[in-house]
Amino acid sequence: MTDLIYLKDSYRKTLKTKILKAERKGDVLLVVPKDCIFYPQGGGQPSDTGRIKGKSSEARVLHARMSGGNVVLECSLTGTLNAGDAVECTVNWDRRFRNMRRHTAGHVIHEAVMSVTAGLTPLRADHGDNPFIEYAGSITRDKTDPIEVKANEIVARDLPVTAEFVSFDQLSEKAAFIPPHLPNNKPLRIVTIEGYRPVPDGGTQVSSTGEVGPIRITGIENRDDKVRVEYAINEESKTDTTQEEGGISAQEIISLLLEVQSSAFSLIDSHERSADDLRIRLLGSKSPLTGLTRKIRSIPKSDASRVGIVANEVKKSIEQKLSGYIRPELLNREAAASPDLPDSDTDRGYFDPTEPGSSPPVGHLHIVSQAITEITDIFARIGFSRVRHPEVDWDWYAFESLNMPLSHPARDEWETFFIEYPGTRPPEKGKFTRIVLTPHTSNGQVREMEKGELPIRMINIAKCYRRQSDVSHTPMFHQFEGLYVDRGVSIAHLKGVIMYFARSFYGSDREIRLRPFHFQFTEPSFEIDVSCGICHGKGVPPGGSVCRLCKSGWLELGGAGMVHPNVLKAAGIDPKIYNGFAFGWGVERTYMMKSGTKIDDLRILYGNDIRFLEQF
Ligand code: FA5
Repeated sequence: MTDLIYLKDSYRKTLKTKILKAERKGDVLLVVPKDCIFYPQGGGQPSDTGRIKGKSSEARVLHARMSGGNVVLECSLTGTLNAGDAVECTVNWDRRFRNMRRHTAGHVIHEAVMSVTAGLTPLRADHGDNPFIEYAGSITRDKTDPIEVKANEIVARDLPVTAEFVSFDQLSEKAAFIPPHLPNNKPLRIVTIEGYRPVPDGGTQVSSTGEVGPIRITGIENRDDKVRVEYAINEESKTDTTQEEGGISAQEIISLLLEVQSSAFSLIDSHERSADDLRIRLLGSKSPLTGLTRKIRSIPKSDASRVGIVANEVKKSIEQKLSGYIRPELLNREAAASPDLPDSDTDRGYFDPTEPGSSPPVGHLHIVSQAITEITDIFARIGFSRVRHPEVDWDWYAFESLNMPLSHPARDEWETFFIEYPGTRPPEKGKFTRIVLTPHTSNGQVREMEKGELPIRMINIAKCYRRQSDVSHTPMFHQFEGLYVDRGVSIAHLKGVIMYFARSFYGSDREIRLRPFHFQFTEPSFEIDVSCGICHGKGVPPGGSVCRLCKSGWLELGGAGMVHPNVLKAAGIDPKIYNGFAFGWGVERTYMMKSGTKIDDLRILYGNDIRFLEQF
């Protein structure tokens, strides 16, 4: 197995190693190295290119790919290279560094997207020539600027980016999400931008967000329940200060100086640090500005003076901006609590009325409201309209009309809250007897049929109440109830609709299965399961033992069945002419089952803890 050095040190440009295997295929030589610094194409990041030098021959690496646990380098060769040969490998560093910057830019943009939007699930990313990140869900175009601003703010903060190898269990515990397809031929790894949740990743990353340089969001493309956030980075800039080979041109220093200036301004504008801290970071001896100023010595004298002028201007502009800096505590920021804030008068600064104000934090919809919107949209596309029916209703609609007479034992399963009548006792018989907090959305079935408009294609989403509270139950929760009534409805229609929903909501590779079950109001009745997004119905994830998410390969969606003739009759519909299907599932649990969304205790959804809610 090739040792994947690029995963451990993405800045390694040369390496001495041995060839494990060399085989000629037509014009191409396929080389398997013992240790590898070339990144093999995958995870949206393009392959590296470079050179392998043997004793008396040199091969150009045109492409690298994984095969089993090995990296295979596709090379063009002058001379011969054989298994066992000692070689020196060199990566085409310009290409690799650009790809690393694009890749980390993708992670930065992901965090920006997560902070200004809601309800999106990452699907895939491409960090090639036209880079993008794709999500399940949609983003309106007016989010372009907020995403770009947030991304550049993360860049300006120059946050460390670190990587860690993990087991599958650690990955599912720590990572913000689990991608639908984890690689089964590479070690599992998570990458963390300081201050953000780790993300599964097998690519090469720069060591801090500042190295990415300015990011532009070039497009937001919504298509078929998916959205692509397209982006670009400054391809000219080479902020890799560790780069050994090749000199740096006057023009490159100037564009880097301008980048440094705009990053510095964003950092000052974020008001997250004390003035002293900013001064050290932006103007101190280890600052990027001082590093670039030193580089002026290495360029020809004829260019040095004009670059020097730019460097001085940049320095002056940062000093000027810092002199008007408002301390974080004056802005009433969290950072005001930081014990390391100096308290001297010189640090206080003054208020510049011409500076733009800072925008207040913007909230977003609760995770359950996002799920309701998504579910409503999915069913609307196949003609199911969202309807509303009472959440405090007559017992008759919640039970009696659903083939559950007053004394029926099945009623106990719903652990219902009853409403006390003020004053008089309710009548014992008839439609208007007792009142309940609806324990399920099935009360909407007969209510919808009573409207007298056929066919029916409804989706009833409402609050439900039961005397239950534990890790998987809340006393108030939401269900969505589908009902289709027409002539000639069959189980095949039910299966088709459920399959459509499962694939739209969870992903196109999902399967469903129907298990026989019992409900009083459907005959036949089923429980519906959807295949697990982590282990794909196998119960064993790639590289793991028992799947932590599903344990068996399948996740339970909820109940469904063909509408019982007695229910149709209760609504005055002739079951000899019409029939239908119904299903009713919990919104919270259905959403929780989306791969990557792991919530150990359902009650946290309604705990109003902002630290939890703002993650979605
Ligand atoms: C019912 O409520 C049926 N009305 C569903 C149905 C409709 C079947 C139409 C056939 C035709 P059940 O009691 O299993 O079924 O609840 C359905 C779903 O509601 C459960 O799978 C679960 O996802 C959710 N649920 C039930 N109780 C709670 C609770 N206390 N907290 C959170 N979710 C709950």
